[in-house]
Amino acid sequence: MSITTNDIVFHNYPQSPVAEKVRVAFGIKGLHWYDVEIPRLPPKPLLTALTGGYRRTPVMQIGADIYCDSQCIIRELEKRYPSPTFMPTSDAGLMWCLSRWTDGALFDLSVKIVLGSAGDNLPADFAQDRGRLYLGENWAEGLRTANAQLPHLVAQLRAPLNWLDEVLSDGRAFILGDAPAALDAQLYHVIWFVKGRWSDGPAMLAEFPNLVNWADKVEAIGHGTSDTFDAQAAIELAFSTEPTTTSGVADHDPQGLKPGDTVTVHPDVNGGEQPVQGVVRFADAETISIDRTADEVGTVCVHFPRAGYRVTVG
Ligand SMILES: N[C@@H](CCC(=O)N[C@@H](CS)C(=O)NCC(=O)O)C(=O)O
Repeated sequence: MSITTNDIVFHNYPQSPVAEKVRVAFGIKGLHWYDVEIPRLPPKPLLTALTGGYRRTPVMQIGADIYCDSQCIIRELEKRYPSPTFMPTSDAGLMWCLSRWTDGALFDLSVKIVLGSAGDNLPADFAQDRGRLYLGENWAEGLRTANAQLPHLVAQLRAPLNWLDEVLSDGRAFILGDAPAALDAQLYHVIWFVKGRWSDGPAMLAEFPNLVNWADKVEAIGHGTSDTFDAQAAIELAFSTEPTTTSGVADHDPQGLKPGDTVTVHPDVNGGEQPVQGVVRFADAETISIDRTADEVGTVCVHFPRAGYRVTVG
């Protein structure tokens, strides 16, 4: 069976924790996806041909619609595949608020622990790339500080792990009850990263038996089903299809965006990343979707979250 315009193409690599979050999300919904393995380090020409410059991992493609950032990906999956829901309680808005912490401060902390604990053992090109991305211009100094302050950083992680262990102590299977939720994937990816990439991670987690039990249950959900897919074929798929996103900007846009405005979009952090330029197709409180046209891919619609991203008009 050949790929269709509704199929999920997932650009990722196995070691990426943020990709692991989405792979678990695929598992929760029992989805099938096409797996494109991208390089761990730039340049990533076959990825940025689709995104227009966004280089982070993961990116989801459905036909000529390109979804950047796990926040955007999870929201789109919930829209297209509502059952079983990622939000099994009536607290969806609250869970999105909480995810800003799991994906922000908590993930950043885990990155500092993993990079900081590796000290001089990180390959130089990897240290430079991830250092600049996560720790800013003075990343070498940032890595040294993270190494020197490791016990402090671990204390910052231990407190929330303790809270989670307490939440799980009533015997519930998942964070919100019997059914797995987006929040399970959003918390799990940090635990998976710390356990797999920090040498003291497994010993530290062993202090929290309910958490370890829960992580085993999340792991058992699996990743849905997948087939490997070729990066060039993904570009051809985009070229041969049209974006399906509707056009329009919701009322009260704080930046006064209008369909057709030329904008750039990039993560609102000092990571040295290339902004993506395009023309507004859709915007609301949660998402901005921009069209861009290039010889290789034709017209694609690239989607970003509003939260955590800077949109610059002109
Ligand atoms: N806010 C982004 C964060 C993505 C992110 O930082 N991903 C890491 C990999 S886990 C990354 O892009 N690292 C650099 C790379 O893969 O080139 C999201 O939720 O998708």
